[in-house]
Amino acid sequence: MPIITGAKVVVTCPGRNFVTLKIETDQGIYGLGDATLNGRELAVASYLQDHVIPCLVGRDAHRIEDIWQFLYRGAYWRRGPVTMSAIAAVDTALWDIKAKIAGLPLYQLLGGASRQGVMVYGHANGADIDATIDSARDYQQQGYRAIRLQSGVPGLASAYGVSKDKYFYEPADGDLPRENQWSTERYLRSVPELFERARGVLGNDVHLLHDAHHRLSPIEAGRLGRDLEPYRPFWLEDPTPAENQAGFRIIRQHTTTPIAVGEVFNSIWDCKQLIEEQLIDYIRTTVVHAGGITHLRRIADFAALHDVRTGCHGATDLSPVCMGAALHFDLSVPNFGVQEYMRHTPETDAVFPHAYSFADGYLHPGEEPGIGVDIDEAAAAKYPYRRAYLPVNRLEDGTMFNW
Ligand code: EZ4
Ligand code: CO
Repeated sequence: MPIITGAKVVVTCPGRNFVTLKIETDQGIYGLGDATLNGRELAVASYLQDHVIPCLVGRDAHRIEDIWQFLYRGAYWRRGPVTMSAIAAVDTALWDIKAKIAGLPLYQLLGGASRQGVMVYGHANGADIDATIDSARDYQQQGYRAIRLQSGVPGLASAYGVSKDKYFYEPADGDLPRENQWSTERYLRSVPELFERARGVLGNDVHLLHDAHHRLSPIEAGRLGRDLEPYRPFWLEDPTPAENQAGFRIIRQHTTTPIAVGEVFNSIWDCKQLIEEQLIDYIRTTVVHAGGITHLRRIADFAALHDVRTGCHGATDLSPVCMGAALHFDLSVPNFGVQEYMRHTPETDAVFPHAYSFADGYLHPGEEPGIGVDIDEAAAAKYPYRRAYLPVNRLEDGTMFNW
């Protein structure tokens, strides 16, 4: 059996911060896990370094479930994004090790491929509707079958999801939180027009998605969902904050637009009622923020009982290590829906050489043993940590609001 001999945390900033756990074994085989929590990177690094790694040394790396239960059930302080990202990193690294020892790509250990490739959606955005539609056409020409549309809102200086760069969107853009401005009224007027015009230009064969980024009340979300119905969106994402899961009943009473939620969830308990009552259609929990492959499979199996499909978060703050692991999960899970995909910068790709690749609208994790993603530690060392925060959001009268 492979014994864990040590582990280390690598923090690197090739354009943005990433936290990576590397677990080593006495067989010379190591595994990697993503532990990046946007804007709180060092909290997870400390949790791992100071509190988790000392408990791992000497354990049998094959006992993935037992180590998961030790870190979750055994810790007394359960759940929370810092804890669950740390557990996720350990879990991902152990699956990587197990698959490398087996000599198989991870998806084979998860039951094998359920499909030929993983449908991904790209991010089209622009300062106004015309620019967003231009960007969407570009994605369509590259072969994307699903595209998220986010546009600047007339009257607002900045909007969630609108990037300065053509392809690379990075919301964590200040060494202290920048302030954005928000008006639900202006926003609710502009999104239906975006979708009406986009459907006209892009046609009916492409899936169109939209992220409301937790800015609406349930009744406002119901209204937006209803207004978008003629344009058949694939989903409306994060319509409202989900601490109050029962609030989604109100959305369901008003619209048939499919609902996706959960990129900020860290355990099955965050979505228990949402799934049980079939208040959502897609669950967005992903490997790094929801306890790793082990816990994500548990969520997906529970979701399958209630006709909920997966739609894993895949923004740039999820490292290539998370993306690789997510693709093995996506390829094998029966109730797969779609995978978010925002390309990383060339600097990030160079630090994390990977086997996954894009073709014809699909990503495939590749056939390398393990998760198929490595870290070049010498390259990583060239990019020291830089503090970076996500923005905060205020209403036009200065009231703090959801970002
Ligand atoms: O704002 O990943 O769907 N994607 C998103 C992202 C999130 C960031 C937060 O870390 O909502 O852009
Ligand atoms: Co989102």
